[in-house]
Amino acid sequence: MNQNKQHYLLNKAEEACNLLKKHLHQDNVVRVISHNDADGISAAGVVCNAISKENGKFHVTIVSRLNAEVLDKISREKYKLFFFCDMGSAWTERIAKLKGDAIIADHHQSIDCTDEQENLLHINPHLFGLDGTRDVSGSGVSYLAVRSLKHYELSGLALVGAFGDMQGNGNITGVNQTILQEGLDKGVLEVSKGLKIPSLTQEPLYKALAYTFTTSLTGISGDFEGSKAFLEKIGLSYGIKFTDLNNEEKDVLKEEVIKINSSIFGNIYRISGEIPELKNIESYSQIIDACGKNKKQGIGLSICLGEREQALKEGLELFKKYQDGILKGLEWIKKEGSIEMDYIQYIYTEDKNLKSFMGTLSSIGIDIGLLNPEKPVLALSKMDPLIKISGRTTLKMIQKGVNLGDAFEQASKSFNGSGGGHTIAAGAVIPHNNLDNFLNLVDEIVKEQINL
Ligand SMILES: [Mn+2]
Repeated sequence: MNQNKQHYLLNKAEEACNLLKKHLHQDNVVRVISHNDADGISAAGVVCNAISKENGKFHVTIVSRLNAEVLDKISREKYKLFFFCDMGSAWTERIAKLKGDAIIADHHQSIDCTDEQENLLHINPHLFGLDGTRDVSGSGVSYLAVRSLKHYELSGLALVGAFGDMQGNGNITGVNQTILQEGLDKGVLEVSKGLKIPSLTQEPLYKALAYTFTTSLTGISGDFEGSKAFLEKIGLSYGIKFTDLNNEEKDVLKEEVIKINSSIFGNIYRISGEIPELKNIESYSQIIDACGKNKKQGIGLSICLGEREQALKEGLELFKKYQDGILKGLEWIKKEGSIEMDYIQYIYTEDKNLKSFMGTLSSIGIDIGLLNPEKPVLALSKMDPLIKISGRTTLKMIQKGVNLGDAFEQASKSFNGSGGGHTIAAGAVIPHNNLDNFLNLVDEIVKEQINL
């Protein structure tokens, strides 16, 4: 059943690729517009790399969100092909009115129009009854759209974006699995069992463990002191690097962390030809994520496009800074906690150092048990006169019916804001004075979603 649906999605993507080829043959510059998170940056990386490999030209812009203002600007441009990655599904009618052809490679659930429109090729798993929250990311859909150019090494970047959108934790499923399998078959990706500790070979042990967020280690993740204490308890010196441990010590570490969370041991996905810092797909995605969160999307994109000198150096520095920021943020959550309503909870900050990763903090806070997993977390950042809201919840809550993207879209519309996203992660911006109303309405909507 899903195989059939994937088939339709792949066909649509191939149509898009044919359109891209046509424009490349005509030597047209492709106008690429993508999103500024890890998935969006990787998606732009996939498309721009493919165009370069075909000796084509592109002009790329990374934006924080697609809105009327961005589209007004783009509509004055005279390109013959516009390529939207990780965004665009909510704006098909506007995009169809652009002067040139357009491709949308998106995976968000809000779609403004499902009708076929001339000069627009719209690829989105939701159009084919497939899951875009868990099973494929914007970079994955973008990969499908350039797939018949046969640059299979880009399957790695396609999964970098999937990890960025939290689709890499646990099993790789659906379309992501198809992409992974293709990369494995072509010998450009590798998978092996190991400890899912992204900084394992880069940092001293206590830091590597404390920086382990996607698979949480209670009492250790986000906690340098807890991490040191754990290592001392199992008889390992905390400042040593994993690569300097002997085999017996490596086994001790493995056994002891598995006792805390068995899913810490599992599949590690790697890009075969990549340098050590970027070889692990999860680490790669975290570096790109850090670039995006620090508004240095250009650096992230340069890395995706193959720059391994200055951009990589800056990317790695941003990543370190970001990891420390997360640690400070978790300490803050530990101290302050969240404010619980009946069906949701929220955390609030005016601290500009925290604002850029409040959503990530919420996810990690739930994972490591600092926040109640039974209530979606709304992370509120004051940006006078507006409030920016990032929402995060768990797969378990989604199975109970929660859909944060829908809730945010509906509630923000009711109070002069805008919002939407995925079932598991969503965002909204609303006027500050409507905050209480917004929270009450989201609480109400989530209650209905659970009780339906
Ligand atoms: Mn995405």
